[in-house]
Amino acid sequence: MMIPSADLLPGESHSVVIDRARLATLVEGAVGGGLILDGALAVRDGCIEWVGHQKDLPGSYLGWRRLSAEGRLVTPALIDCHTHLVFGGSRAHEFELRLQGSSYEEIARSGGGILATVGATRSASREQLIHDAARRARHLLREGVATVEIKSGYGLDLATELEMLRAARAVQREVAGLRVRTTLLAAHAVPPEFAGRADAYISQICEEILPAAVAEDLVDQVDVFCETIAFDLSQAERVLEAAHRAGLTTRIHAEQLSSSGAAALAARLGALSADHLEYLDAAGVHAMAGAGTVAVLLPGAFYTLREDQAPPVEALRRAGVEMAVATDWNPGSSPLGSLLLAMNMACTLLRLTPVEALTGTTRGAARALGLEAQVGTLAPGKLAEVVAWPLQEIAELSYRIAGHDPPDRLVHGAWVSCRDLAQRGSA
Ligand code: DI6
Ligand code: FE
Repeated sequence: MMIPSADLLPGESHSVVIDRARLATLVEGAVGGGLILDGALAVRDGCIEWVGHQKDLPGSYLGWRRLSAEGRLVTPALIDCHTHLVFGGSRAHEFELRLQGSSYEEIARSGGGILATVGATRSASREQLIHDAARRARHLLREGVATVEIKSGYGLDLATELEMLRAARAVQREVAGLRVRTTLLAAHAVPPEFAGRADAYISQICEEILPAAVAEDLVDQVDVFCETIAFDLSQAERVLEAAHRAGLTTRIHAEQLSSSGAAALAARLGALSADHLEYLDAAGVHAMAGAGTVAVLLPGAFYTLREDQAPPVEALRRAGVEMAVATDWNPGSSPLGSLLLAMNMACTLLRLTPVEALTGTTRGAARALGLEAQVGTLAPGKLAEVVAWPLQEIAELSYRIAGHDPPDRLVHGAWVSCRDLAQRGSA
């Protein structure tokens, strides 16, 4: 099979009609994932132009080139909307410490945790950071992911935060078929140089790091870790307001380890999402529902840290809060390199339905990234980022714990295995 050119980006540019598809459109309001059993989908110049039952395909498409899905489940390409893919080093030792009974917070307070990765990231070369991040990104691409968000936050100084964002941008250039959205998370931990002076570090973020990242066009979103071991509500608010003044969208790591009101702050400030949410209370759910804040669920961290309090999924569902699911891939609390496994965990551990899990890695994730006009559903006007799974039912995506065969991705009007896409250019 023809392998696409190295500069291939999502939103490939050919025109074709896909037929014999079981289409999971994921459009809002449709039940059962908007599944169309005998579906067809017309793509013009890389954009979806028509979606429906094959028997209703307008006559104007009859002469078009056809591509059969051979009865397979066809979905939007997946989106991993919360990752920390760029980092140096390993924290396997902390894994062992936690197995012996240490808590994540204890390890963080004693200089391990995020600060351990900060040391390893500051001393890594640019080539190593890019190479390792691209390798991780290819694991996601291989399982049908076309968009990945990558955060900074292991530099905590001007030079290294910018290096991390540059590495994230480089991943998009290196990994054909992947779109990267970058997030400045300089407010991830208080750097050692600012110990006891968190407010001064927040000032440096707002006055120096953020403007420099904007000037180099390195940043799409801004995030803050709002937590007792990180930053408080007023510090989070300062960072988000600076981001909004710079015209960027925002997120908050909220209510992961304790209840703080950070999700309600995200809602009040118009952040696109609040992420984690294990300790979200009823007032936070209400605020998020009112503001349309997306709830990003990160079951990999819940699992790794053996949390016993799960995010209030039933309350979020009843309130109509859009849910997203992501890997949170990072070296400490979520060394999870599979979005499909995150979907499985979201169902088994957090009790999402399989349709909610798929919605959470497509439409919900697109909203958390502000990309819902371009991707996340199969609907006219969206980019034709489409995958065909060797499966029939939506539930099969989340049901299997591991061992999925890679899906095919629509590339230049043909099916290409995501396994082949992921091998392109890999060392
Ligand atoms: N919450 C998390 O789960 C990650 N960051 C955050 O704010 C953990 C990052 C790490 O432990 O390295
Ligand atoms: Fe995170």
